[in-house]
Amino acid sequence: MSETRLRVAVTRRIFPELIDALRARYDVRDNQDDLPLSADELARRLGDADGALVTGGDRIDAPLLAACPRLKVVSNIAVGFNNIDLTACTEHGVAATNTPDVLNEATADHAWALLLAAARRLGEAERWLRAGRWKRWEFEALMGVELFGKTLGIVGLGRIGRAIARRAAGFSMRVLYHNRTRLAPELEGGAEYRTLDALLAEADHVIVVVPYSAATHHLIGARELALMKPTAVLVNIARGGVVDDAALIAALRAGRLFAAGLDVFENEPALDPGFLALENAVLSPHIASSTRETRAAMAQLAIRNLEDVLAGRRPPALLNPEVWERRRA
Ligand code: 8YV
Repeated sequence: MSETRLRVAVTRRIFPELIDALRARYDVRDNQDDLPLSADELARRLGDADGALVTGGDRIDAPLLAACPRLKVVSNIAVGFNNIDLTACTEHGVAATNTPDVLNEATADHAWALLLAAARRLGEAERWLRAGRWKRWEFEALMGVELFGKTLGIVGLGRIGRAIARRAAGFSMRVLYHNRTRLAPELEGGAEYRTLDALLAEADHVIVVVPYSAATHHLIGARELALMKPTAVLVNIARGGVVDDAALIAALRAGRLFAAGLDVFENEPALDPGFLALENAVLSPHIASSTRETRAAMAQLAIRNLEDVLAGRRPPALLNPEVWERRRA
């Protein structure tokens, strides 16, 4: 009977066949329009829900949770969870979950796609060609910088960082990394630890893949960019805000950096128009995990997390285990 079924809110459109399967077990309310939800709209839709499938664009904070008395689980369809106030979730007894690991390889591929495209000026070359400017062959046309045999710096050697590092072997690249804490040797996989400043100065190219938090806000700003080589490519697949966009635009414009490959931006999707005028910036709209296979795996893991909590089982990717311990007690 529908009155007694648990209610699940889905904040965006995700694989209809998966959501339809959920309808067999829950009273599901989804968002067919797929428009991003305002805080008020989110509170309205989650207000009487027992569980919610949310995405990185949905802000789950204390005022929202206070308006959702039945909520047991917020299942984020993303590995990053800077959109969720974990402390507030724990205080409200709401389990928060995410989708780690399933997106490591797709995201690492995209980091390399951006690195290669920026190093070899692919976006600029294609714009040039499509504009009908290819009239004759030129020896020095659109010269890029090389990756093979160079040194790659990875800021954030976690699950995705290690997938990026594994690919560097195919380019005979030496890998440096920086984390807040140095890793155990078995997790370094041959990458050499450096302080952030030393990494930026020594690496030929840098990929940033740290989670966003107050501690990583503008981790790469004007001072850090000035430490990098003028022939370097900077790739950001982490989160907008880890890199200071205004400082990056200034560095790219002045040629203090060769190029950047960016999947994330401060205030996205309203990115700084300064980026659009730069030939040496390769830009993608936060799609690093967006392959059919990976998005399906993310949705499936998020649904498993949600259903486990609603059925009283510990979910595979629980972010605030305190909630679980308390519930068991
Ligand atoms: C998502 C991401 O596209 O998983 C993450 O942290 O950034 C991306 O995979 C996005 O957050 C949608 O929820």
